[in-house]
Amino acid sequence: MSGPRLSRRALIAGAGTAALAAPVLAKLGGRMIDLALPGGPSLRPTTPAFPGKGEMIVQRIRPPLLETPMAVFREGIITPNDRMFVRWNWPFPTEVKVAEHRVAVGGAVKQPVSLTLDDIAGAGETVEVVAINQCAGNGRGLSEPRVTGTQWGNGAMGCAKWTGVRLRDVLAKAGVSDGATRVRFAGLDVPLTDGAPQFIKSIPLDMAMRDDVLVAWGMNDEPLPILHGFPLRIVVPGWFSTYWVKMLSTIEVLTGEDESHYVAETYRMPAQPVTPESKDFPTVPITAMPPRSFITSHADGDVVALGKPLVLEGIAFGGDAALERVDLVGKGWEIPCDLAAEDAGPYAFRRWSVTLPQVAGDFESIGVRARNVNGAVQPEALVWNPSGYARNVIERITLRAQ
Ligand SMILES: Nc1nc2c(c(=O)[nH]1)N[C@H]1C(S)=C(S)[C@@H](COP(=O)(O)O)O[C@H]1N2
Ligand SMILES: [Mo]
Repeated sequence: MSGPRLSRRALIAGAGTAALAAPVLAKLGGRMIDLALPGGPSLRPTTPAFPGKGEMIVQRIRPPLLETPMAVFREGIITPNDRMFVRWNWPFPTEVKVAEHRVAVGGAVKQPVSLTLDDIAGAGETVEVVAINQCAGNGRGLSEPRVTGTQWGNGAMGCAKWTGVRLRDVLAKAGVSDGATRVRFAGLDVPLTDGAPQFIKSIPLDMAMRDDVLVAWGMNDEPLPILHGFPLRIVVPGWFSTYWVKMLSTIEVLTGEDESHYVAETYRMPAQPVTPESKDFPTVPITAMPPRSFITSHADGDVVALGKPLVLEGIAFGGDAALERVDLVGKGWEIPCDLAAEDAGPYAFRRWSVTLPQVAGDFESIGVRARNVNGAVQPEALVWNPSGYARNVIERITLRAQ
């Protein structure tokens, strides 16, 4: 390196900076900062240093918000435990004693019970579900106009195999009373500030009774890591993971509506499309996931070989229903993609690929569009909302031919 070195001592003392030539400064600036999340390639610092994690994008350390780099989704349809994104609203215990852990089942039940892990494991048949864990705010950082909240790229999602028992079998231990409407969950995490609401979430009773809604202890054939909710978490396949309460400690059967903060006031979408100027509009809770798809073989701005065939690959999912098809879309054209034979079920990532016989020039603004068996399809334009929830606009990149 030519020119003065920027030593730690120099930084602390504030000395030596005057001697830095402008081009050197510009270079350092380019390495250190890149706030250009929307559109285009975006450099975001990663670290392998977070306990229990591989290389992750650090959004916040305490409580942790860690994002999965998109490159992980090239590797396969299962996201390894050490690369799964992490999201906590409040601080949580960093150690849980399994022998002492209990799950209280109460509220509108015939007989409130306090269950050990063995009680839960023995409550019914052991079930495995491969399902996508996706934050409702995934991709929020790409919103234009911008919105507040964690500036996630598209890495606040991942797909894992979850093992547990059916929630309805656990509920049966207490017996659901007549007139029950919803089932609410709380975990061991507690608010940092006095009077702030605890992170509790509820789902409608019919959802709680479904075959594939689990109280899970296994993630990809391992015990749930602490960061992902050891020893137990709720899994609601097809719904955003805001309902997948971690470190489960309380199950409460409700009669009537849930007026709690994270159900009645936040994690809600406008009932009708709004603009940034809209005020006082009705909202609905975020629930089922819409379809999404991503090109993982190439990133925006990548160079491809002119005159040669080009293989594009990626992942897609149907959301709350199975994926039906994926199309590669450009300006005024579209080509169907092949779905991989490996199918881990309706709630999992599925790989897709398409081979273009010959690259004739740049590919301006191409993307993939997923459609599920219910006919839900990714929109051309962002359906903007003030919290950047449920993003599923077609994601586009440009490839240069040379
Ligand atoms: N106990 C508890 N469970 C929780 C949360 C939380 O803050 N506390 N956050 C929810 C939200 S908003 C998301 S996106 C997922 C993230 O799950 P993960 O950290 O395993 O990826 O956990 C959900 N379950
Ligand atoms: Mo979330």
